[in-house]
Amino acid sequence: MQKFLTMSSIDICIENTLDPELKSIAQKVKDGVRITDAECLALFNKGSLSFVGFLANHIREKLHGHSTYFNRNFHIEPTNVCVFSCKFCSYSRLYAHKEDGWELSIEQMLDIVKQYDGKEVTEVHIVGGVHPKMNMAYFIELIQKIKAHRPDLHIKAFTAVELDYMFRKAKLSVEEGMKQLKEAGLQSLPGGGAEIFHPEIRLQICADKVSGDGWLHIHETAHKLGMHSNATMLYGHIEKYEHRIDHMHKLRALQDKTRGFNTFIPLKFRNANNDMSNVPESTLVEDMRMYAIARIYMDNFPHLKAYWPMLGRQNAQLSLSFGVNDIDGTIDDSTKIYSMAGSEEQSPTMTTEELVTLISQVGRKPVERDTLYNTVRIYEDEAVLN
Ligand code: V47
Ligand code: SF4
Repeated sequence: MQKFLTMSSIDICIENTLDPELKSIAQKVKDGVRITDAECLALFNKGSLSFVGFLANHIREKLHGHSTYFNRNFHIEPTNVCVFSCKFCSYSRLYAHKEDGWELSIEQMLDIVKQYDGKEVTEVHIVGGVHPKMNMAYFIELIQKIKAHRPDLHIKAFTAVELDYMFRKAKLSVEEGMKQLKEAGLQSLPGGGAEIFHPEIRLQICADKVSGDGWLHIHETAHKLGMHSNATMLYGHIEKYEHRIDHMHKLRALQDKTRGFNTFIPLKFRNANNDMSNVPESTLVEDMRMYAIARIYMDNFPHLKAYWPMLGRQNAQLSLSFGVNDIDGTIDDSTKIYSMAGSEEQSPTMTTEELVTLISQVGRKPVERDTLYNTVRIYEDEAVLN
């Protein structure tokens, strides 16, 4: 008893862990030493929720204390018409059935931007289906017009899937295409389209779009040009733990090289209205273990994000105890991709006050950030830290 009084909580965790492999992982976390793929598999196979959660929270608080980031952003989805046919997608309409879909003109998208005139948003997130008519010239014009109208708005746009299609159609190398978009005003890439890189799974769930290597090459090129990006992983469907580890391994290795990723975003597979509706969804315990293990393994990613429209508000709140330090933004839009896939969030909009309350309620400190994680405002007063 006397001994425990003088020990830190991580030392008590190490002392009380009987499994030698898990004990050694806990020691590595204490010492700030990277864990191996085999150790990551051990965490997936035998790390209890409380064990991985404790270690992840230790890392999260070492990196960020109680700070929990969000931003004020809005989304634009240019179209839900898509030439690809990912089996998990509840949102796209094949080009052959485009009468069921929507396509926004540049003017309509600019009108959306203008709705935010005078409002304190810092970012527009533009992602959609891959429409064959929306090409490089179209998107360059869109970006230029948004920048001309509102130069201070950070443009985070286009998944590697959209970019790969655009560049191939324009017969441009990734480097040349990316340079042109950057020059037009594109500043960051969102993390979508990553799914699961391993071909064993990728060929079953999204065979016809950019490969895992292609996705990584696009992000590496963006980083080399000085742009930042995010990375996602669609988990909880037909993949095995080994596929998740392979995916995270490739991201961690690229991050060692470029340091261009801001945040890792595990995306929980939702099974409504898609061709994988027969696949059961992961449990809440598995979701929290996923976040925690990602926080432990992805040691060179500064941030771990829970995307609340997909996970639900209360689960996003819970994730703040399992390694997550970012819950995206106010979003404030008509995002359809998640409500169509079965998320509880039929209307994914939260006011800044709601986000601040959500974070404060669990004893964390709300910090409004911009896309690059510069602090915009710290909400000290609202936080009920314990
Ligand atoms: O790549 C599609 C996912 C992603 C389903 O970078 C699904 O800040 C679950 O990447 N169940 C696009 N997920 C969204 C995305 C994103 C979202 C928010 C922030 C950022 C960021 C990026 O949505 C797709 C795919 O992995 N998705 N269908 C589904 N049924
Ligand atoms: Fe198209 Fe993206 Fe849906 Fe795949 S996930 S079908 S690329 S909109």
